Amino acid sequence: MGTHLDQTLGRRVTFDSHRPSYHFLPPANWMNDPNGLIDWQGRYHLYYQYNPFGARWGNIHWGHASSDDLVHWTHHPIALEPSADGPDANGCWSGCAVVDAAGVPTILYTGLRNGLQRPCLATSGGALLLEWERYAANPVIPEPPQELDLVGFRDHTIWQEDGDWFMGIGAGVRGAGGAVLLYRSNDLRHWEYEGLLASAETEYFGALWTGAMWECPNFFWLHDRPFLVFSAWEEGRTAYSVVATGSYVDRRFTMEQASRLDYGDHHFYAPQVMTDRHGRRLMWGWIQEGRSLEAQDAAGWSGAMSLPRQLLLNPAGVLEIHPVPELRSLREKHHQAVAHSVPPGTVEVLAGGAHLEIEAVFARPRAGMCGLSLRRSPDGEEETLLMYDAGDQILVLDRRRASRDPEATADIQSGPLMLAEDEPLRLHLFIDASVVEVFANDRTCLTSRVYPTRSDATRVAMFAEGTDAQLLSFDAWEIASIW
Ligand code: DQQ
Repeated sequence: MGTHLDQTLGRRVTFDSHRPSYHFLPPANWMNDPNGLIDWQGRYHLYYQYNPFGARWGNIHWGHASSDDLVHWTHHPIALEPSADGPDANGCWSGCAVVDAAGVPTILYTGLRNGLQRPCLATSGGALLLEWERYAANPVIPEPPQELDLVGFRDHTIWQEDGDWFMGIGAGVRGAGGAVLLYRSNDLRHWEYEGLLASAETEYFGALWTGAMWECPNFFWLHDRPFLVFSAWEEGRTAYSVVATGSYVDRRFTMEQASRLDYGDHHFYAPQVMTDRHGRRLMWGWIQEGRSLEAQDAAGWSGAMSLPRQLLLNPAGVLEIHPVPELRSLREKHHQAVAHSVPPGTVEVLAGGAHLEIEAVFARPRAGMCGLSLRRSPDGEEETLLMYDAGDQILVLDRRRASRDPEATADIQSGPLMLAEDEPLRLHLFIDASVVEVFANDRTCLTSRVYPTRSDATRVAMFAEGTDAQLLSFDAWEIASIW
């Protein structure tokens, strides 16, 4: 363990203008999914998929950090590394944490060995949960149900019900699409297969494509409503994360509504949901890069974690997603603009910076487009447009001119945002170097990556097209580094 610590967590990357300063990420190397989230003895623990040997996916270990405020993180040594000849010899893949009946922190994660994905268990203790001891009889499930032709069998979500433990495992039935297999146990070590918790082949998804496999499932309740969150995968493509609601009867989840959890495609992926000391449902997602593997190798790091988000149902029963209020402690210099009208064709600079929190409120747009130009160079050669299309009622992030670097992704991402008759457009967003994380009207999220090449591409401007825009309020805060 010590060698890994010295060799990896001690190593830091050289200065890189694209590296976020207030989103969690390891000091160097590759990071993907959040794992094993647990609020334990006064600290939030964030484990994560980690490659200690470089900035590409592989040799997957569990990295580890903890925080007492959800904002500032302490790096700890690697918590789990592939065992010499165990079922996780080729990788300690994703998993979740629970505290068992005896009060012992316990993780269920997927071990990889010779292509086989099998559920493994480990336990820990002490104040900082630094060491995890693997169960001697791993894997706890020797093989998936023989009657299913599965394209994958990995990732875990666990809850308690009728005095027992229930576990959902992500899967995909060849030719039929994603699924979650359901298991039951009274000790977290001996599991009985209980059938499919949910699957694509029998659920109505309307126009929503959900891939060949559902990775990293999370099954949980908000008030009395069951929710299933998963990430849609197909060979060679981590597409996006999905949230579904519906009914849970006879241990079967029937979806009635499913939508994207974030419209930044794969830039918010493999989210994990946990419950904290205040009973809040908190969620982190993996913010993948949007540049070439070579650029990632050269940078020496890849991947960042989203800001912690709280999921809640509003009084109308609508799912809301909020950045946790603890993040306000990072606010430094405050810039404001007074309410005023913006005629079409205007581009008006309101603030500047590459590490900002912004809250911009516009009167309900009724026609045309309005919004913000972000990471904008003075001449507009580089800029990322965050705008609302009032006609189609969609939120749009236009990255076509975000960077002069031809290697950086430069497409347009968008998602629906239906506004009530007199509902203002509320854009709450965080810019952190190459990370853009948007929360629109507390319900439409869009997380993305941009890689401007110009050091002066730091302006924030407001714009309107097609008709006047009414700015009701604008606040921007410079955000301090968390390191
Ligand atoms: N990443 C893990 C898997 C999971 C995938 C491997 C999702 O357990 O399915 O690093 O990004």
